[in-house]
Amino acid sequence: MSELTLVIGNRNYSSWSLRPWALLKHLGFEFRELLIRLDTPTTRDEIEKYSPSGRVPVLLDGELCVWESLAICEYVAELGGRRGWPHEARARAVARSVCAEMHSGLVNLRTEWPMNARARHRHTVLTPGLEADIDRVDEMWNDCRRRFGAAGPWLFGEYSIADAMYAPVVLRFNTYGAQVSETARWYMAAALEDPVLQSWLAAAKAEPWTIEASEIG
Ligand SMILES: N[C@@H](CCC(=O)N[C@@H](CS)C(=O)NCC(=O)O)C(=O)O
Repeated sequence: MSELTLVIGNRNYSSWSLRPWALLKHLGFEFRELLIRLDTPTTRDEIEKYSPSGRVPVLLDGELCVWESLAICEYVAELGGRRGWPHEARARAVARSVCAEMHSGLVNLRTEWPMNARARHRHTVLTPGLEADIDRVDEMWNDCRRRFGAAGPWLFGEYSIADAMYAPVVLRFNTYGAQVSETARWYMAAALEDPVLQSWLAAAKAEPWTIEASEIG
């Protein structure tokens, strides 16, 4: 393994960047961060120097380029001796399911409540689609915690890729004041206390850039 570089977008807005970043930190990897400012006239050209999809995050490991946040998390888990996924096969299967659902779905949540890590007390109209996505996340968190969470505060007890994938959802729920179950509130409180997430938030707060209508996701 050569030196790892994670190419990310603005910490305040780039939810997809947060996911592999948090996982790398939790698994104790040393890596270089290369931040490309989103929503500027040069953003596209800058990203295309590294990313075949024209999007961040991207993980560079020597000649190897891995794009798509979930694929990066998978690769990082392999580098870490399969840490990152629950040990037990059935828990791992459910963890993969909730991660895939996050990655491919929950579109109303992602578009109607864009991540803005710094923002608090935002109020938006609760559309039926948004409400359904919030309820679905709540249901998944309850199910994971109830069936697999006994060993610790995370969705599958110990920290896993599922927690990295849902970290931006925790931030969104906090920003927009989602009405969720007690279990979900408890999980959010634990996740928000995480020193890794706290250090991302501190860096997001220190960023001087603002993107108006955040469609970044
Ligand atoms: N499915 C991709 C989504 C990546 C994505 O949408 N990234 C946004 C930033 S969060 C991006 O690169 N946008 C390009 C731009 O704003 O120009 C993943 O999981 O990595």
